Amino acid sequence: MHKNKSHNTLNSELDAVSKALKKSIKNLDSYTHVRGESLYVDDVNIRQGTFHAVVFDSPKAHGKIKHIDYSKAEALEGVERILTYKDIPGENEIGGIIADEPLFAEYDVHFWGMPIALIVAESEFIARKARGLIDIDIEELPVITTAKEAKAKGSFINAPRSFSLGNTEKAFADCDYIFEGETFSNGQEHLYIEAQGAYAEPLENGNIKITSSTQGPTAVQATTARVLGLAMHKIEIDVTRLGGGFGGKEDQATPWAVMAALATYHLNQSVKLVLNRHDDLRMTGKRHPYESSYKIGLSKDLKILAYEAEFLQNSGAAADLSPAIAERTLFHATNSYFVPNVTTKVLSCKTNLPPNTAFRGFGGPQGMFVIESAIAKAASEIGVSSKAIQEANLLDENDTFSYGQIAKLVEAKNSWNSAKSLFNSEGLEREIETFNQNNSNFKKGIAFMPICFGISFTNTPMNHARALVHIYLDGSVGVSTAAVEMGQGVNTKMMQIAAQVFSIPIEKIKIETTNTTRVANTSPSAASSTADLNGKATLMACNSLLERLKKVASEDLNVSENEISLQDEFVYINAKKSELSWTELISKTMLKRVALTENAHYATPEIHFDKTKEKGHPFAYHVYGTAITTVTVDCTRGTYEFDSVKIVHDYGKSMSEGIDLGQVEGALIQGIGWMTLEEIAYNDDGKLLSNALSTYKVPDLFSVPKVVETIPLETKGHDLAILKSKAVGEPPLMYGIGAYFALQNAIKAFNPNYNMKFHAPMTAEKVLMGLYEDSK
Ligand code: LUZ
Ligand code: MOS
Repeated sequence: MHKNKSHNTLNSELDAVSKALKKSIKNLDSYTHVRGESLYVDDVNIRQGTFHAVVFDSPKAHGKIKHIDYSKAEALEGVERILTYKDIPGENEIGGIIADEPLFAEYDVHFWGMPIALIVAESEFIARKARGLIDIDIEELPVITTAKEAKAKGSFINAPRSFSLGNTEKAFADCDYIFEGETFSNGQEHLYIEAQGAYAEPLENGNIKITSSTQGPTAVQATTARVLGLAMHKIEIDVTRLGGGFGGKEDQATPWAVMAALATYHLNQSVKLVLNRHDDLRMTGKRHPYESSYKIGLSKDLKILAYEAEFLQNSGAAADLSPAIAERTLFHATNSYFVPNVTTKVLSCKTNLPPNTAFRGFGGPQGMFVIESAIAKAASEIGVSSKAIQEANLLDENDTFSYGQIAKLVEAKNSWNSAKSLFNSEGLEREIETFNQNNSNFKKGIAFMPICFGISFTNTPMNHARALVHIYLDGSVGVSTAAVEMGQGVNTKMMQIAAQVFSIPIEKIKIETTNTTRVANTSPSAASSTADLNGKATLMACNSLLERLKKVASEDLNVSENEISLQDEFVYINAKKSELSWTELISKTMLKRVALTENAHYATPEIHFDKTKEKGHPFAYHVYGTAITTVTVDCTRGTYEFDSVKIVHDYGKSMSEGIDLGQVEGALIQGIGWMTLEEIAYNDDGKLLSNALSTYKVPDLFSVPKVVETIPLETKGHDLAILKSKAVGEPPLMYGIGAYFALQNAIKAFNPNYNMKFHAPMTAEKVLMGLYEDSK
């Protein structure tokens, strides 16, 4: 009975503290980052005698292994052992969703860079040298590099998925305009600064501890156990922090950790395996390239009445997370628009590329690019602006998504209209028109990009987390969760939560490493949900401890429990400060033998999804926003510069404004990079050509927009978001899609004969060709 009441007072107390905290809070990791003191896998102090390992991988994309000669490599001084599939005591299987991926190739290879063996030596240098001494003979088989080819040959990962709402066939009959077309969006390299890696050490009794640069410690633990044929409790995974993940370490941090552990298992010695950049680029999967086709139907007043799309996902040689990513493409196929009749279908196409994997947005951006392309195509054919079509179709309260969820607390129009008025978009459009009339060598373009992104793992059972909170007897606090710090500032957010509940300074809180012995059976840090899930669990654990502490205080001070509150390290009685400090309260609690440790479990309420019907309510909530992008194209060279990106973003009630702004800006730039600069290239043999930073261009200081301005949207926030502070990791990446269409509009302003292209990235070369093409 007391509980509800004190929770309410608790919330208003929390509000006051949180206001003070969120303004001043910095990403607390930044202090050790700038001093070079932050610890990554490569910084772990290694035991004396530690071996170093290098992966021997396939030099062909598809074929039968006829013969491998390891003898020269094995004879090299300092080489300890070369491990292959024959040395696997458990299963040679690392596939998560589908069991279709061996750790080491056995008789055939399916992609260029597929691991075949692990060379373990006294030093990395020796292991690398030994790798060059291995002779391999592969009988080559036909190579598939594109999704279309795979589709033509019937090469798929699994059965297709399809969502539908209304009846597109009927609706097209009523449309005044119908357009069809094809689009392509390329892959994207994660380029985390810290490459993939792991350090395995033998403990007592055949137990193994692995320090891994992973977003998913439980996936590493479970897969290691499976490959080694051991129980999970024998494997401990520890993660300090990652030098970036971006989805690239949700699934694909696992094989390296398993390989290091396999070597430790056989040699009873510590083994370190950290990929160098070349190996990492070649051996790991990337964002999925998509080849898609669409059909869009509109009424005279520009309402989208029907939309069909078929998405061909280039999944690579094994499933990895492709089925889940394909599913999210369908969820986001209509972006932030309401379309009453929708049929979408996705095919996960099996090719001979490295298995493509999670990447910030997880298939959502690929889906959104297609409908934005369809709208741009329709606009240019009808002779209106894309903006007019976008605006006429923005999602409204109680609209239905194609997957059956009813849209609630919708901010699509609010963010769109706020962006228009706050940034005076009409003035901006007039300026651009005037500029384009007065300049012939330079042309400007503008594009609007609204976003709507669903928050939760689309796989409902994954939406849970736990927190383990200790208050030590001196009043300091340790918090363990499954949240992996990868630069996104989640540790700071967890600290804020504990500091707010207990009303103690953040210096009194320590966020422990992410470790499978303290928090078990966890979902990866992914889906933008890490702070929500782990934060809610932390909040629950801290609140339970607070209730307990209040009870002790009330007994000690002889007042009733609901008169008690904690503020600034003191107990307050009816909002008046008492003599009892936080530290004294903790030692009194200890003397009374009341537990100072709590473990809480959170599972997102309300969500559900029925895959047999492809309908449900998969998302806790959606994040909205609108970006306005302007670009200037040099029409002699085809080069371009983004003048500004102006964003109104739905943070809910941001709990850490600086951190969240950092996520918006970083995601935007990463999205612009995907859409404009970053060009993954494989040759027809399946060999990665963009295999270094000299051939793969990511945005740098000179290619970021001159102005990036982000204004928080005024909203109420959402109760399923941690402290009403909405998930922010992935949604803003999709603002970058606006960059693609701003470029299209600038080219069109120079060359009226230009036929709009929907083939990303829009590199300077493609811009130049577009400026001078004559499509007539
Ligand atoms: N990972 C995942 C994700 O396993 N499921 C998801 O729905 C998801 N969404 C975004 C990013 N990673
Ligand atoms: Mo993810 S794309 O690891 O959230």
